[in-house]
Amino acid sequence: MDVLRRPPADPAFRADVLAGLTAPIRAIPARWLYDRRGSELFEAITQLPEYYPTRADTALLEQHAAAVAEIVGTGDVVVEFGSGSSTKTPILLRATSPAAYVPVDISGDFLRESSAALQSIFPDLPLYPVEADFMRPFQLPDAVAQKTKLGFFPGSTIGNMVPGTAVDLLRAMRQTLGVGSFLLIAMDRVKSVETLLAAYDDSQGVTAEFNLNLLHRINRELDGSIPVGAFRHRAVWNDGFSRIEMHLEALRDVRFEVDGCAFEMRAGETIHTENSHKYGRRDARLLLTAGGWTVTNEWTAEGDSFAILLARA
Ligand code: AVJ
Repeated sequence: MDVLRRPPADPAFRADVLAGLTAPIRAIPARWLYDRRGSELFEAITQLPEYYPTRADTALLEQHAAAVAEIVGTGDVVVEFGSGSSTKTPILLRATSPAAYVPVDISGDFLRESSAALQSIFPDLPLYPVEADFMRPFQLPDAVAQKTKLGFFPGSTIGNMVPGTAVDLLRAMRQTLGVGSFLLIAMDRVKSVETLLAAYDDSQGVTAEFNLNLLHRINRELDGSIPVGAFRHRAVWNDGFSRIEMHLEALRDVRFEVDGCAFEMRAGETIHTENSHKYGRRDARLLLTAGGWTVTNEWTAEGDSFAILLARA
């Protein structure tokens, strides 16, 4: 055992993987896809010709950030859910010139890195990073308590959550930001199955590598013996739940161990690794309404393929 080369296992990762592989329908929460390598691969996905969401989201922000600023007003405080390592944050900050920026992330490392990068672009902008799990309400820094808050949740990340969890999150955001605050949120639309499948099963195999990286991560961090070559990436449109699902499918009968526990899978069985829900116009509004938000504005990309919505608590 080469102890030195193995990072200490995250107990929550171990618990989720062991429970997920033991369940009758195998599933591992999507957040474990995003280790260093996974985050790099997701970055690469955003550059793919088939992966339209990032380009659509960025273009919509560029076109409509000034309108957002006009509605929200100056001297507001932008609270970004997720630490804003993307190129989208500067677009919004430039347009709204807020009094302060509050990035929120559960990972202190990501938070420090992206805050430092942002501070170098906006040297005079007061930054108040908050290390918190934004799925639950949390306390904003005292310095911004009296200001109008604009929550920012780009990337259609909310699509990762099943609707019940998404509504819980929206309610938590409302609690955190307070009545009278705003939320600018991106949601991907329902569209042709061909377009959706291509976006989640690209011709260069980057999404496949992103998905399969989870198995490498399990082997690395949880002393696993999963034969990664015996699995393939699958993207499936689940029409009943209006979502793209990512699965890892066993190509033959396999046996392996993770953290000393033995597992067996038959050929064709899968591990469900991610959901990406797609919302129609009414669905998106209903979700926000259920979460305690009133939609005031909606901007959509060409062919109604993607949307950003502005809502008020
Ligand atoms: C980061 C959740 C927005 O669902 O489109 C992309 C993740 N997974 N390709 C998405 C993802 C495979 C992405 N989100």
